Amino acid sequence: MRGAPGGGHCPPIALIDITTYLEERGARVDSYLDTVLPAASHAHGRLYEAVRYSIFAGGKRFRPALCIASCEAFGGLTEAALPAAAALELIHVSSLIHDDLPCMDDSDLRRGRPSCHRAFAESLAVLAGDWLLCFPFALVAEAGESAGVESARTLRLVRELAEAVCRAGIVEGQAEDLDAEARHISFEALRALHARKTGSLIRAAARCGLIAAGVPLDDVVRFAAYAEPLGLAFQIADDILDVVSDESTLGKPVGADDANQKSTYVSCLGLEGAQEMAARVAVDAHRELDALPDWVDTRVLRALVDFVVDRRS
Ligand code: GRG
Repeated sequence: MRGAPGGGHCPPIALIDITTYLEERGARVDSYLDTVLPAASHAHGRLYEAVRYSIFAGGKRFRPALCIASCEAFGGLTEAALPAAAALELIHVSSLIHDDLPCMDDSDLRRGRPSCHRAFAESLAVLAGDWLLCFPFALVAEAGESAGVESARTLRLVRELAEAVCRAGIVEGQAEDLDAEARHISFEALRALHARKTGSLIRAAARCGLIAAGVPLDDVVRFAAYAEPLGLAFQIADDILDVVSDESTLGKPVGADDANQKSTYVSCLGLEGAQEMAARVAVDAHRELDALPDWVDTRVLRALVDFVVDRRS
């Protein structure tokens, strides 16, 4: 870990323009993904066409950017975070493909294009999602081995990524979400559901960034505490956008929560209430960042917090 107390390390960004940051780091992740994903000309070409179609369909690359920004904030190099950042996006896209299936949210549009099962066969979309869920673990293990990363650190990355999916993670959150359709759930149940469904991968993104930066493994959970309110703010903003935005801006159907009779922060608190809560939770995230040691450069992380609540898509 560079930038230890007294190190005075700063990421190479003088003036934080978060849009440029997301574009620049997103492009780094995309070119990394392009080199590690099998080509569509592979023997199983149709499968990898579906994989690449879903990965390179746009998307904010928020989770990879958070992973990289977390790594850089704690003194790590961008490159050190790339395998975990790519793994997070692969898992995220796997969940989007499965989420859009007819047996789940039955959505025809994702990232402004026909969803994977609409562009390919439903069976191929299931397989592309399966592949995208497993490959990240091979990727992180292989990248760690070739970069000579200590195995305890690679193992911890694998654990954080796996837990984001399976233990208090995305799959449990989605099961609760489906179960909650067409019935009222309490505000606390809504929070718990989204801490799993959306928050878990955002938490993993921050933690993986710190692990890649070389932060002592015992400090990772404590130092990455800013990801908890950040994940909550991300979901509240997602619920707000589902009401106030439009299909061409979001690249997915709007009003979907209402159509699927889902409880959301907007249905629970009203639009203004949800906006107020997002602003309060962003303050909580800034407070967690205030509590970090002085040698942590929190500027990009702060800009990401503000981006999450102000974003238009
Ligand atoms: C296969 C991992 C896996 C899970 C299966 C289907 C399912 C269980 C879970 C669905 C999880 C899900 C889709 C949660 C929604 C999270 C969310 C807020 C997505 C929108 O993220 P953005 O705004 O989208 O970052 P882009 O397209 O910009 O990446």
